[in-house]
Amino acid sequence: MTQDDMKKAVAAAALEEIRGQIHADSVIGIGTGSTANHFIDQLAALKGKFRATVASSEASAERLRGHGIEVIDLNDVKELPFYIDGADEANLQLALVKGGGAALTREKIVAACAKEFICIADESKAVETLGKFPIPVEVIPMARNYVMRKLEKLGGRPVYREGVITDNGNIILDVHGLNITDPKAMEIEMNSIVGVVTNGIFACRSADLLLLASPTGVRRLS
Ligand code: ABF
Repeated sequence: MTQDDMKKAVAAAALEEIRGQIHADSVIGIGTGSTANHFIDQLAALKGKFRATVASSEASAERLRGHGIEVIDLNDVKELPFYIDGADEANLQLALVKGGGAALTREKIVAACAKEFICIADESKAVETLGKFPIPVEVIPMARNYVMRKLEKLGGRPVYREGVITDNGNIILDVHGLNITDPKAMEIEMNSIVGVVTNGIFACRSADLLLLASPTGVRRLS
């Protein structure tokens, strides 16, 4: 079984999770990345059984529309029963690192609005301690060097992600070398640096359900 087969399998498991719980008025939050893309492709089979979607990136919105699935503005939605998205790392407490695809701010906003955040990943994303995957931090461009100095003081080694501008017009710093034993504290500390828009630690609002695919099946952690 390839990694891509596992991504497909976990996307299918997420579809089964929501299948019986959505109705004609439901708006579903959709994430970004290759695992989320598999979910989008499979969601097409449920077209007509929900009202619309909200997407965490322009790329996902385009893919959804390509399947004839309506994408609406988050501000036009009162309730979001589910948000389904991938991750770069997940620990067993369901805290995540996200933002490898640079969509972390919109992902965090949609996750915050959702009643249930279902994270879909293959087993390579499961870790005991977050931080091996460099933590993406979205930063207002003029604050880049100031924020880098502050992140260094936290013990990290920030690297400017060259050539990447987020959907919000900002830059990304990837912070290497952090061993994150208290994800909530680190998330809050990074957020308190002036010029930081969002960081990729999802611990204050972690996943509610983690579906983790391995060659022997999909584990359900909540
Ligand atoms: C998004 O896509 C991100 O937050 C994360 O960076 C990435 C995971 O990508 P993939 O599913 O391609 O591994 O969910």
